[in-house]
Amino acid sequence: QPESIIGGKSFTAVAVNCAAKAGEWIKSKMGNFTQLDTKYSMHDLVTEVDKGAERMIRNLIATHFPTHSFLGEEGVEPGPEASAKALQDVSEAEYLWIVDPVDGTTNYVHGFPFYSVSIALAYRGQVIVGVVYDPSRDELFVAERGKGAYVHGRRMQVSKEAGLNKSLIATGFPAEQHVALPANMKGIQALAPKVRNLRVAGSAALHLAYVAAGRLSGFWEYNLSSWDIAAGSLLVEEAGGRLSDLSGRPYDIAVRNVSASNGLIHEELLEELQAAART
Ligand code: 2AM
Ligand code: CA
Ligand code: CA
Ligand code: CA
Repeated sequence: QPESIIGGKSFTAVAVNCAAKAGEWIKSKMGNFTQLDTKYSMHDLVTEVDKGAERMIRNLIATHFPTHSFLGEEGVEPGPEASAKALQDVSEAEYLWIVDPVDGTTNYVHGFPFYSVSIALAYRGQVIVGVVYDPSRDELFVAERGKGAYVHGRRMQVSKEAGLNKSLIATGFPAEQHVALPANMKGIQALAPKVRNLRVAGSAALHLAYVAAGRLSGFWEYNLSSWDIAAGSLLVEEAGGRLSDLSGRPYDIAVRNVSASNGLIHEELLEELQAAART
């Protein structure tokens, strides 16, 4: 069993503190950052705010937990191979913090207020704390394994829609569009007539938080990285939902093609996506 308290500071308290501090700073820089660069492709953006926020979070975690390992998006070379390898490199870690300082950088750059700070702590590869913070709405989503998931201090529960026909479902456009875009477009085409409606809002972590909060009944996306999903995964699980990869295998931190739902529509969602991918 992992210790939940070290040096008087609980893991969750530090995660929340990091998310709140970084989130406040990120929001204050919205619209007045100065450096905008592309990384792996023209779709892959980064600003000095992404890097600064990650440094802030990393330093704060290191102060409290100097022996813990850290994996953050901006500390890793761009591209899917490098992010998979970076996760491999820390696979032996006992305590591993998995951090996306700004999830939804494209939105952030365009002033579209849907982005988040995503902070997870894994113990021997299993996520035990997940925090997603939305600075635009000052919404803090927090989960501890075995203790539930909360927003604004209120317990979250996934939605109760039992069929796709009553469901609001979100997805994301794969960043490296040549890889998974055709498969995803087939999924969108197959699902659009069967669901109440679809949304593509641009932050995987926040989409997962919304599944946990019952605001979405499901979400799927191709080609994500560990830091996009880890914190949100625990929110969904602790709110009573289900997570898997698109073939139905249970979630682990290496999963890249993810599906999350209220549980009730999970099989139906996977079947539709799998059937669409075969066409
Ligand atoms: P980011 O903003 O942290 O990069 C939107 O569909 C999701 O895809 C976001 O969670 C976004 O995270 C992620 N994303 C954006 N660009 C990406 C890239 N080049 N590779 C992988 N994921 C990416
Ligand atoms: Ca990015
Ligand atoms: Ca991300
Ligand atoms: Ca990011």
